[in-house]
Amino acid sequence: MKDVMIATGNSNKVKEYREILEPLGYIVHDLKEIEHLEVEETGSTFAENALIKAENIKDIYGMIVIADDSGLEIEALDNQPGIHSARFLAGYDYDYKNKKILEMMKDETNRKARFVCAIALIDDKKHVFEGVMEGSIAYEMKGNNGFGYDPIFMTEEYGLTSAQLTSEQKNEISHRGKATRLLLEYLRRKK
Ligand code: ITT
Repeated sequence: MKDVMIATGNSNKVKEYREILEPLGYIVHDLKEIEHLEVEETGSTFAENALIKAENIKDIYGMIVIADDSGLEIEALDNQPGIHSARFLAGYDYDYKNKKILEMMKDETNRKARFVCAIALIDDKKHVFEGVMEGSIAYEMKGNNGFGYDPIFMTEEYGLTSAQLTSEQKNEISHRGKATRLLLEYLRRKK
């Protein structure tokens, strides 16, 4: 089966999944075609929340349905915003959120941070595939690619923020890229 439904309300996530999966022959569908995802993320980990999202719509479609819970963990801030990354400073845009984080990190020497992505897939069992991208919080916002916290996330591999990378470069090293490759391995084995 080559049809995959990405159960997310975030069009940036859909775009990244398309870039990774379509060249491999997958047909990527998103909720916009049908409905909006309205689920309460009550889990305490990325994996739990990803499963909650996947469970919510798994029975509706006759295709592979995956959901992603992801976010940015900043060591010096007790790994916040973490699973609250989308809800952090709700109502404000990312320009404001990113500036706010830079301000909170102003005098901080430990700048370690990581993006985490948990992809949930439910077939006859529940599966979660996790990917992590290690890096650090930059001193200023840079770059216009990507989305969310990308302009303040300095990647280890390139010494550039993830918003300065091309989508190919980001997908190669990103939390979402890594988690997707684990998902693909599983789908290949399952055949
Ligand atoms: P769905 O729950 O509908 O999938 P959402 O945006 O609410 O959409 P999450 O709860 O998983 O998704 O929150 C993820 C947030 O983490 C996202 O909105 C960004 O702020 C941040 N984030 C995740 N991956 C990112 C990436 O690759 N680059 C930048 N920010 C990212």
